[in-house]
Amino acid sequence: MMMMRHLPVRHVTIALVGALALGGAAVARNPQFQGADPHATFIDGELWVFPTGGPGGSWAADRFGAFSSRDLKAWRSRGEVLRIDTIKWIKDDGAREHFLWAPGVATRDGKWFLYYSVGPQNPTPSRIGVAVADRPQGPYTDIGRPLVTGGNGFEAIDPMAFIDPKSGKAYLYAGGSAGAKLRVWELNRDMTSIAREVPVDNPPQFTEGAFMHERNGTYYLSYSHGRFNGPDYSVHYATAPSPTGPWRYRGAILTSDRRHKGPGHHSFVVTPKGETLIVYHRWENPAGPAPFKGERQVAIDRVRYAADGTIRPVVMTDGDKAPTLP
Ligand code: FUB
Repeated sequence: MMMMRHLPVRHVTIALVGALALGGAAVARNPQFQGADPHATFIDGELWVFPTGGPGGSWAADRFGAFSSRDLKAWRSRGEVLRIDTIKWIKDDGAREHFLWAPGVATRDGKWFLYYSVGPQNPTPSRIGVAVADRPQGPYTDIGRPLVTGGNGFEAIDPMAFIDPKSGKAYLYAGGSAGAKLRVWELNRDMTSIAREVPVDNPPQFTEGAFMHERNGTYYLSYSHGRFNGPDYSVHYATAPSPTGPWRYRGAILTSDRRHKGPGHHSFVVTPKGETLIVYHRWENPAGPAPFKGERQVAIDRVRYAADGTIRPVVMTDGDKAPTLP
C-alpha cells in the first residue's frame, strides 16, 4: 500500500513545551486525541503514547511526538522526539518524498529505542529505522542505517520490539499491508542490530500492526486485519507457547460497531493497578462509505481476559465511559 496519503502533511510546529494540556477540560474521554498507530507504555505511572500524527492535526509525517497522561483525562505534549531530516540514510533509495509512521518504543539497559516505518513503499521498498535516546522523550538519534529493508513482496512497516520476560531475548515484529506478511527477528542485546531472523507462520487474518504481549506464560500476538480505511479493519489475535509461535488463532478482539469504524493498530498496556488496557485508533462515526476520509483518533478501552486466558471482545467506549487512572 502506498502509505501516508491519509496523513496530515502540514508542517506546522505547535508549542512543544511540557505541561501542555491538549484537551481543554480535564474529563475522561474517548476518543483521546487525533492520531493513529498508538504505541503506549507506562513510564513512572504515567501512560505515554507514541503515535503516527498527533493531536490538533499539526503533526506531519516528517516527525514523531510523544504524549503522556497521569489520569487519561488531560494529556501533555512531550514534544518532538524524532525529525525526518535527522535520518541521514533516508534519501539513499532515490525516492523523491519520504514519510514516517507507526512508531514503536522499547527500553533496555537505561536506553530508549524508537523503531519506525519509513516510506514510500512504492516504487522503492519501505524501510524500518531505529533511533536511540537516554530518556523516553528523546531526542532520539538514528543509528545511521536501516534496520530492515523491504522487498520481494515484504513491506517493512509497523515495527514492534518485545523483550521476552522469560528468556530476556528481544524480538522485532514487522510487516503488513498488501503483502500481509509477518516477519520476526531476534535482536542483539544492543536492540539496534539483528541477531537472526526467526521463521514464523503468518497467523490467520494477519494484515499488519503486530503487537506481542505475555501474560501468565502465554504469548499473545495481536494484529490488524483488513483495509486501514474501511469497516472491516479490526484487531485479531493468536496465542502461542513462545514469542515466535506456533500460533493458535483465537478470533477478533476489536471490530467496528455502529459509531466506531475500522479500529486497529493497537498496543496493550498494564496499569500500575494491574488492569489491562488496549490503546488503538478508530474512525469516529465517519461520514459516508469507505474509504473513510478525515483522520483517525486514538482511543483507550479495557481488556478483559476470560478464566481460560482468552481475550473477550473489547467494548469501544465514548466520553467519560473510557477508563481513567489511577
Ligand atoms: O498509519 C499508517 C498505516 O495504517 C499503518 O502502517 C498501518 O498499521 C495502519 O494503521
